[in-house]
Amino acid sequence: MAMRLEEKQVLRGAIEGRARELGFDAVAFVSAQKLPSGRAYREWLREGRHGEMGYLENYQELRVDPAKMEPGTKSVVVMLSNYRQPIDLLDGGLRICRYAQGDDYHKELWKRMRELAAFIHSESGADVATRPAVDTAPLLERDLARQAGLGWVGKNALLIRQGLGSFTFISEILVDIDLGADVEEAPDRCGICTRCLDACPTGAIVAPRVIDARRCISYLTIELRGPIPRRLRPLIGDYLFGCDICQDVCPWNREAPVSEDELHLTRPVYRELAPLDLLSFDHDRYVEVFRKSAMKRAKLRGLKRNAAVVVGNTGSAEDVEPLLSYLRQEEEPLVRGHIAWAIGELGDPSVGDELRQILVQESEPFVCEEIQFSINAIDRRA
Ligand code: B12
Ligand code: SF4
Ligand code: SF4
Repeated sequence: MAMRLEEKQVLRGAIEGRARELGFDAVAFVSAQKLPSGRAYREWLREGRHGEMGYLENYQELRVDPAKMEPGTKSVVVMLSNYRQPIDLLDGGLRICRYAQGDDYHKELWKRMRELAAFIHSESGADVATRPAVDTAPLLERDLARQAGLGWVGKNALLIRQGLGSFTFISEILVDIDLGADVEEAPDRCGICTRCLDACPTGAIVAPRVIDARRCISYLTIELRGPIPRRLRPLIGDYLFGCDICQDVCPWNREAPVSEDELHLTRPVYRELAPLDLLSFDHDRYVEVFRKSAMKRAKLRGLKRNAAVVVGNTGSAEDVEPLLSYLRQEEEPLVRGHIAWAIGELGDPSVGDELRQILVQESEPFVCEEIQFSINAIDRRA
């Protein structure tokens, strides 16, 4: 069924209206075409900047071409959802990046997109095939949103929309009918600003728009499964999960609205917890607190690992006693190793003997190495 230009325009208006009713904050349409950043993406992979996220090497051809990703795709409806919450450092001392403070967004945004897809089907009268995606599909979503005119890719590599800022999720519906588009490219408004590059504590923004994930706190606290490299641990500061620094310093977020969408609201229980509390969590408590949360991506062992690093960076001598007891009880070697490191950061020579006793009983080489490192660090400070 071929639609006239005006019909497409009316249909786009109706889809945008429904998308807004469903809670999306910005909507745009783009014809399925190859994305321009294929080379930058392949170069990024070649340099190993994706770290252990091996899945990013898969489907390279599809990631830069929605019509290959889903054969038959003619148009893409791209949406932004503002998830901004007022602060990342919560009352009890947990610093959680804003996107993870509410419920896991994947399921709910997916549900809303399914509703929007059904609406496209009924409004167009055509037998439309759609594929909704958020974060999960092999597509360069920032590039896609930029191409749809939703904003520009800032030097911090995030998609920024004037008036809305960058605390947004990108999602899209691939549609097999031509919806047309009135794309107006958003100009790059970074200008001579370099605030994000200057503020990144780990130097992960290696060039404008190029993130070396291996140094990014978001990767280190969410995606990395094994130990956090020792030299990077002090630079993580109090970030328990993810990092918002390169967005917090961005002038385009100064006036960005706070989201009132229930999906994104900070869970009250997070405000009651301190980093040290997480080290006492067992599986039941973990499920109780983090049910349906995006933070489950790090798993319990990852969250405890991160909590140990945060305590090591921000704690005091008073935390050493509880840390020693968690070091004796903890089952996960990954977590024990990071607790040992934290003790090495905070302890004085009086804990040396206790650490040596624990070392004798420890059988995991990684943990032994961390305990020995801490003993040496404490001795050096004596
Ligand atoms: C892997 C991944 C990560 C990795 C790697 C980050 C990275 N820069 O690639 C890690 C774990 C570090 C990460 C961190 C974060 N992520 Co992430 N992540 C992804 C994921 C799943 C894939 C990204 C990817 O393919 N990267 C490969 C690189 C090469 O591609 P790219 O990011 O698209 O960027 C290239 C193009 O945009 C292109 N480009 C575009 N315009 C221009 C202009 C010029 C002039 C040039 C030269 C290049 C260029 O060049 C860029 C660099 O090569 C996407 C979802 C998706 N499917 O896209 C979410 C996504 C990018 N992440 C998102 C978020 C929210 C975050 C965090 C803010 C979370 C947090 N608070 O901790 C941080 C931000 C870190 C940062 N400054 O980028 C959002 C971003 C939303 C937005 N408004 O931009 C996305 C889109 C998820 C979503 N659906 O909403 N993430
Ligand atoms: S998220 Fe944090 S660590 Fe990653 S690039 Fe931004 S400021 Fe740097
Ligand atoms: S902080 Fe400055 S350079 Fe970085 S993304 Fe924002 S405007 Fe661009």
